Amino acid sequence: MSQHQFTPLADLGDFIERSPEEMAARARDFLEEAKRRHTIREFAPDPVPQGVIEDCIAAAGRAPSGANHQPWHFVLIGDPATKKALREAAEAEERAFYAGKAGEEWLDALAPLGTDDHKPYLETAPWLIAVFAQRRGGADVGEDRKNYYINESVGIAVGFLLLALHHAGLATLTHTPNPMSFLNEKLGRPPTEKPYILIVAGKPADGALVPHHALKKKALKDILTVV
Ligand code: IYR
Repeated sequence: MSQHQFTPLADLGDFIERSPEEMAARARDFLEEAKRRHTIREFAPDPVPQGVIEDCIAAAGRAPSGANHQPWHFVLIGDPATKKALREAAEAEERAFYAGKAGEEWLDALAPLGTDDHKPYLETAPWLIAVFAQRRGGADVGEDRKNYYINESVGIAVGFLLLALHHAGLATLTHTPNPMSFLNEKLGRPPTEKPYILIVAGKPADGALVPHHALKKKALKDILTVV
């Protein structure tokens, strides 16, 4: 017998049995909800309650992770001065990126999105969420063990977060300034944490645009093989 304990899933009462009809309807509803999510780059300055974002981050924190070490840390930024400082630091990196550091092939791939080195949304949107991947940690707070599959784990958590924010009625943008180490500096996170992504969350500005390139979604038959 293992000295580690287990609880029957049924005792948790968390798994809800669904009929095939109910499953089909729920899967279809979720698909329709996912289809309504679009990345935008023009945000309204309208405030959004902090508690809404916190619940979405709590949902992200329920993602599965390597050895259940939950190797993530989220910094929620609403303070205008910090947003301004992040914008300035991100734009400095982006200027070099768009001036040629990215290389021709990358810039060519981005052209249909119309992105450039101006990132006003980093100041306009009510909330920024900086996500960090912890190289060390453990299932308990304060542990200092090696973490596993940090990129996969944090990627899954970010997926949860983006859908939670969308479900709550917010628009999002995943921003990945390159390099991102300024996030550690400006937000006081230790060097053992890898800056993973900066998420912009808020209401879309009136007239916010979606590039046609982003509406090109591969059909199920093109992304799925059933064996
Ligand atoms: N970080 C840059 C460039 C950028 C890169 C990819 I890949 C994108 O899908 C979008 C942008 C920027 O934020 O502009």
